[in-house]
Amino acid sequence: MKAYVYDDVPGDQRLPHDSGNPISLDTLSQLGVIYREIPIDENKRWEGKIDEFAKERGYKNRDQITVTREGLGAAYEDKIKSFFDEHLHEDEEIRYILAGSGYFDVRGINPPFADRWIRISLTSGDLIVLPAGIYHRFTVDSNNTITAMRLFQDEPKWTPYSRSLPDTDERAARGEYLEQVK
Ligand code: KMT
Ligand code: NI
Repeated sequence: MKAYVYDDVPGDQRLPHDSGNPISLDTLSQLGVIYREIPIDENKRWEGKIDEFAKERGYKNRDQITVTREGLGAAYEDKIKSFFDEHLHEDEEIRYILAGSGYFDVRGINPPFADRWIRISLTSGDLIVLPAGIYHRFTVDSNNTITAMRLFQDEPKWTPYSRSLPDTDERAARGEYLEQVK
């Protein structure tokens, strides 16, 4: 995992866009983002650690997603586009990276990162929890492949509410999120 301020230079979303300003775990945690490193080991000790983490946080269900042309099939182009459209969810977005790599971008809230994109570069063994109500987006990097475990409590509430829609700022999840981080 590596986090930094996104450079906001227009161009290929799959490139690093590293402005050279690192972001600390502390800053991520102030945004309500939880990060854990659980290395994928040959003895599969990671499985027990994921089970434990899931139990602690009440995640009863899980599945897997592979973001590649083969993994997503006909939906590939649409999915790539919608993952990278700035959005929020009414539930946490929990991802444990099993293979490959990619970028989650989250919006900063307080100065000096207010409304700046913070890019979080993830590879295998990285576990991230994005809180409900945080504006974010996702892209694969130039390796074009990532496989992630998705954890969730009951039913997945993965509807993305685009920031470009007029009522997204008014959603309860957004208000509750801002209350927590301001
Ligand atoms: C999402 O909801 O943005 C995703 O599932 C992205 C792929 S998981 C690394
Ligand atoms: Ni999302």
